[in-house]
Amino acid sequence: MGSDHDVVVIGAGFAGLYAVHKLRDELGLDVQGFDAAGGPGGTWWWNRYPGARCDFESVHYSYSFSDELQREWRWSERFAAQPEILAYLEWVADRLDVRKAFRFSMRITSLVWDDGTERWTVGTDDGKTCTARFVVSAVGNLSVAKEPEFPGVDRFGGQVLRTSAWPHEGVDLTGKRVGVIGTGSTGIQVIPEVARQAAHLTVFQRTPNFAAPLGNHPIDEDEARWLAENHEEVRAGSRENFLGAPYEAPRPSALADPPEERRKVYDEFYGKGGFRLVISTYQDLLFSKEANDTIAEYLRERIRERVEDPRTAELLCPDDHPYATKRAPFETDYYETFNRDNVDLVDVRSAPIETLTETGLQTAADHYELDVLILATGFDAMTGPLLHMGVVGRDGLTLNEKWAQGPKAYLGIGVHGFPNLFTLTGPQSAVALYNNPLAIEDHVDFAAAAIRRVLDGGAGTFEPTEEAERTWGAMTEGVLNMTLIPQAKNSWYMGANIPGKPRAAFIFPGGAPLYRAITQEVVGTDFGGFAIGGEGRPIPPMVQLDPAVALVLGLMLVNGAKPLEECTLEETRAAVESFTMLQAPPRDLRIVRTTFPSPAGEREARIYVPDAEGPLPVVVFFHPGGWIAGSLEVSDEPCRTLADELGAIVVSPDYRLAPEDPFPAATDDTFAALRWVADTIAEHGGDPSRLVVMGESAGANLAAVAAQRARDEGGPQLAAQVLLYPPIDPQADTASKREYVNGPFLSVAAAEGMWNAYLGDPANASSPLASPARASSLAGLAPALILTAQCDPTRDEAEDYGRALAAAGVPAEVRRMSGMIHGVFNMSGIVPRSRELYDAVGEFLQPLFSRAASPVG
Ligand code: N01
Repeated sequence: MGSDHDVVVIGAGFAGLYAVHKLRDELGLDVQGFDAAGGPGGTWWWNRYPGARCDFESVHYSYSFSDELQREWRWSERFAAQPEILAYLEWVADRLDVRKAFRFSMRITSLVWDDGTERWTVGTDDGKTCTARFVVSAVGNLSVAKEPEFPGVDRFGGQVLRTSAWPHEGVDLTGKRVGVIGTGSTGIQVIPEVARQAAHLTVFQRTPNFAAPLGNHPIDEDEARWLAENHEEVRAGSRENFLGAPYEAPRPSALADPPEERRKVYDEFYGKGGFRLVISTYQDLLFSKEANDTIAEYLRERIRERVEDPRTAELLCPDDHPYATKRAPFETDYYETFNRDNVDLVDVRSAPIETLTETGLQTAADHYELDVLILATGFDAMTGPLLHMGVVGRDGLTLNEKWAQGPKAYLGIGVHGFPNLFTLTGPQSAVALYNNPLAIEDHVDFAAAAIRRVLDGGAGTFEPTEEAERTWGAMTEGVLNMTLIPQAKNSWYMGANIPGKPRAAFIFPGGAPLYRAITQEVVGTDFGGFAIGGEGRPIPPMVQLDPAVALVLGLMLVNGAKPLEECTLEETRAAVESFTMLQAPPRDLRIVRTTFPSPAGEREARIYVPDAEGPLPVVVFFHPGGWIAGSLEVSDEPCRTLADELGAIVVSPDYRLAPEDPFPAATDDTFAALRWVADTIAEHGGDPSRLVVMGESAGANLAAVAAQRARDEGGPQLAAQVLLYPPIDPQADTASKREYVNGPFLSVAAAEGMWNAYLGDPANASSPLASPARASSLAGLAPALILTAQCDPTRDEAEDYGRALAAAGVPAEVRRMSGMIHGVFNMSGIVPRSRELYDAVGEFLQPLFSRAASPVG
């Protein structure tokens, strides 16, 4: 048996170099690194093909953890080419003195877990083994090349070159007849370079790709120095951006802008170069096909402008996938290359490649004579590198068996049954849509924190629970299915570029801020969803979310939304008003705008009248907003939908807000509104004998109180009360307040701030007019439907109220919406399952409405 180590790190690219530094120099561990390459550099060591360069600006596509490294390195181009990135990584390896921790030119052949010793045995291709408590896989996700699908590679008399294993000495293509297969990011980079050298180039294209300008240019010394010296300012906000680079915030919707305006936006970002075109134009490009069609057509137009021959231009125009649903490539002179006399484009979609021959390439239609064939055919992405290492976990289960139907990895970094293995940038992590060096730093920091936690706690093992892994898989798939990504055929995002590979969710496309918020919560809950020393920890709140809700939170983070508890009053009010952006387009309905007499004078109310035969049942709806925010406008869409779906008149009254008008102003206004509706609604075709009081959040608290006041203060008689996640008692001490103390979205601190503003004097908390559960009796109240959200601190006090009502003999139904958060009633435009609230309300009210309407009922 060979040496024993604290940690084995596999890979010496961006991830491996930083991992060794972090674990060895910061945690003081004994770390052994391995890499199959002859030196540091990872993907940049292998991919030496002409044209290889990064497509996030180099100043962003570099480490951020060290002020020194950032200050001292100067980039010579906006997007550096492979030799410069490799030189950077070699320089970093020397500066951190991590080369000596690695054994290079050493491939891992087996990785076997032993439960008895709680160690991995690591086998290398020199026939040796060593052991380690932890293995950090930094093998990258695009490091195993796809095998050609066609025969004849051995027969071909010319030279076959793979872009991913380009000869170090370079290749002279002068005077050669060259073929390139592949028009992904690699092909699009290599093709213009080859065209400049070769006598003739034939590009074999199966699927055209949407390429847009990279916008590369040299950086002079002064600018390079300035960028290095001001790196903090230059890179600020990177991790708050969806893609992890400080790019401009997008406009909300491509469909909201008129075509001329949209064209200006696309022109601007096409000109700026790189990923800004994807991320800084419109927020809905990846979510709405109609929105995506606008940029897809724009890009096709640009291709037609740049390519002279119309037939070639049409062949280059993608028509089988929405833009950016395959990884967006960026180019320099790609389309102009097809205007050259020495370049031909061959469509191998209509006439597929059949075989290589002794002298060239045979398609179903023709034979092409070649001296050199370049394969830019892609990678067995995300899982390939891990599945090629012979990984065997607990009880002899191989990783290949475990992932036979697709990857399963909690947060993309841990696999149940494979303890103490960290799969940096693994499948189902955010890396595919997250500026890689930053994504990598986050993962290394996570692994280091986990290792430290295990060692400090004296535990032996760290691995995700099966439940957490399954829940994360559902989250990943759910978020992916909200995007247009599954619409792309042959995309490595879905594993679909490799014949026989399961088509599954290989990437988490929720963006860097959401992924970071989730992983931070995992760390903050003492690694929720992981088992430490065999002891499983509960899945943390954000991982419990419905994927669409998670995506809403992600978009809020991208848009710079502050946590509610940190908002000023004005900011809270603006935040609540912005709910309208999450709502479905409002339905067309007749609305009567009127006023009602409140104790403080006339206040506005809206009466929503559906197109139905009267007299109609009536719902009085109180808007949300924590008694300090909200308006008739915020609840306009929900009220229209309720009226339309219930066939009921819905009345939405305005009420006074705290802190300007604290308790009991809001309850006095809303109760006055209820009475006014009972007295006058017949004029609008309403039936006051079928009157329901309803509210959302603080509005639901007011509805519960109004129901009590109606009982105690002489009417009106109510058919029902419907309470959507009502806060019931500021002093309630509940499990949901502990579990969801930080939200998501509504935190206990935010709720407390709202209660305090409303109550004015804290002593008011004991009044049943503020805390309806404090009533001396709950008997005789109207039948209640209480809808709660699973991930909401107010959940348990609302459910307790439902139980107390039932105990007092009130027909009370409580329904908990799994994966939902406070406020979800306003997310009809994004969260499909918000429908369940309407369905539940309809199911509850319809029988009451029809019973009350029947002459014998
Ligand atoms: O690979 P790809 P890639 N017959 O899978 C074609 C990163 N990267 O190496 O779409 C004919 O995207 C295939 O056609 P089709 C980046 O993340 C970054 O280009 O399957 N054609 C496709 O055109 C990128 O996404 C940079 O019909 C065949 C191409 O080969 C990832 O690496 C630079 C074929 C493969 O495209 C992978 O990109 C380069 C066949 N039998 C790469 N088999 C930067 O700029 C495959 N193809 C940082």
